[in-house]
Amino acid sequence: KKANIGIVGATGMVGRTFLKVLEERNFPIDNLYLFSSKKSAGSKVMFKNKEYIVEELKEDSFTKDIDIALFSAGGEISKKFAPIAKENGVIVVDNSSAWRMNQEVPLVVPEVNPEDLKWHDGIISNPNCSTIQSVVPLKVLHDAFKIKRIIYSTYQAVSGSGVEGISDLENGINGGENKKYPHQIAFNCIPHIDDFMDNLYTKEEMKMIEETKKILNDQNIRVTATTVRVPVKYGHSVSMNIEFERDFELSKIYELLENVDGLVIMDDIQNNIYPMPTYVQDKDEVYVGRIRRDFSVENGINMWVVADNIRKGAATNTVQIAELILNYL
Ligand code: 2RA
Repeated sequence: KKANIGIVGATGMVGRTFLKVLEERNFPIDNLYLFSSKKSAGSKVMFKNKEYIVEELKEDSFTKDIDIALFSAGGEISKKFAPIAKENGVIVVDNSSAWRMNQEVPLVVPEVNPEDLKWHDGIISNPNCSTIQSVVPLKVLHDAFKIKRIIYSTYQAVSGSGVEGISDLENGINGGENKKYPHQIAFNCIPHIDDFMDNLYTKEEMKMIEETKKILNDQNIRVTATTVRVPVKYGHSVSMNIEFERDFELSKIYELLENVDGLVIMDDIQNNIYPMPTYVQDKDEVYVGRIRRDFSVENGINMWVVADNIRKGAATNTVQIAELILNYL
């Protein structure tokens, strides 16, 4: 079965990675339509040795025969155009945060809650990159030992802010002007991702807190987060402290994680083996290491989770959702 695919934000970093992943996974595409802002319209993009012209996204863009549209063009574009696409019978998989907490919109990580796709009503949201990599190990542990509380501390790559984040890092060494960050990011850490809110948390921290509970479908889990930008180009790292309701054996934790699709355990401290951003770049799996009991509480563990924020954190997760949709089409 083939599908007609539309890509909104086709010239951005995630948009270009959509095309790379669609090609790598040999996604069965019949027709492909690429859309961007007026600024990038007219540019040429190669896909499977064929040249495509990027069109300016317009209200009538979805009257073409598109089955599934992958969006990565910011929240404002998604807010305006996802409903238009839906009205034209297109199924939207949106990377922005615009629709994630909407009750009618499933928030999906295929290895965690694929069944939520069953109740979509035309729009499906891809979670925030740091949330995606965090929930992949959590689902089996929640089912086995019931998670009581999670403390997230993140170390997020500058590519999460797009090409301007990368240039801030590269130029920052000479004190270059910061386009994306309030301070120099080179040789620095900035505890400020997205805007601050009245509750003194950032939107990025609130995304991790709220999205985790929605994806695991359990509003009783207590979650807190501190999200930090670090001078790394690709690959988000998350330190996770997890407290369970029930007791566990560490060997059981390993056994459960070993059987999670898309998860690789890298945990051999005798040989300095643990996940690192430089190792996970361009890979689609979520890497887990430094697994150890938290001796300061009754039933707790610490672990360290790393994944490529542009691939599993955005483009690959979105394409995996599109693959699941194809099975229902
Ligand atoms: C970031 N998670 O890293 C946010 C959005 N990609 O900037």
